[in-house]
Amino acid sequence: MAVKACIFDMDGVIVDTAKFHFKAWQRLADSLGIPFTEHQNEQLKGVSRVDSLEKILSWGNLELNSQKKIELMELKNKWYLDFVEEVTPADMLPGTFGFLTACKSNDVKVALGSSSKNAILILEKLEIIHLFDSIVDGNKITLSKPNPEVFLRAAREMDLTPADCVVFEDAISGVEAAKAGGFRCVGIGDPSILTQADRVVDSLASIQLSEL
Ligand code: B16
Ligand code: MG
Repeated sequence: MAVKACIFDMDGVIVDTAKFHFKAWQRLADSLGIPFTEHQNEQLKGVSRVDSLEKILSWGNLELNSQKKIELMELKNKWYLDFVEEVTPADMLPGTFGFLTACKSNDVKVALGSSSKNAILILEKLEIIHLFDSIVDGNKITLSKPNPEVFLRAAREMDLTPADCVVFEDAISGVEAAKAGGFRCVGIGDPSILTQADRVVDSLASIQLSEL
């Protein structure tokens, strides 16, 4: 069936902000004396801020009250936003702008399906927000990836079904969410990590809309 919409994850698909999340979480884990590796970081990709903090605390066997957790999330987000401050359109990942504009000129709808509460700010900084028919971000959902809520809501906002859409994801949790929702999924990254994706490419520069 011809694709009617592409739903893009943001961090790690459209823009390389995944490295900023890693640096900010690493700084927080260091401050708590919790060892934190890039391998563990793979498990945080696509996962909400609160669920990410819970995972880090559990790796450190640390239990904190809810007020302290809120303070830590605010601190992490402040450090993250310091990095985001510097984001410009030049930080879009390879192929992103070309793929988005190819969708627009071929009447394929474009949606965002991101867990981030900072998504609108980042799309504005990238100067691509006008290209999106639907934006579903961390402020609109209650269930974090790997739950499919974010992608199902994007499809619904466009009056489409999962079978009409292809999801682009860089995270294990995001690929799981797409497949659980009944979507086709293109993984962006390493095929040995994104094993559930229907196809994996290294960036949006390595795939054409006509191949979907
Ligand atoms: P924020 P995505 C996700 O965005 C990130 O991959 C994940 O690392 C982050 O914890 C989550 O957003 C929440 O982000 O703290 O900015 O609300 O990959 O789903 O676009
Ligand atoms: Mg991502």
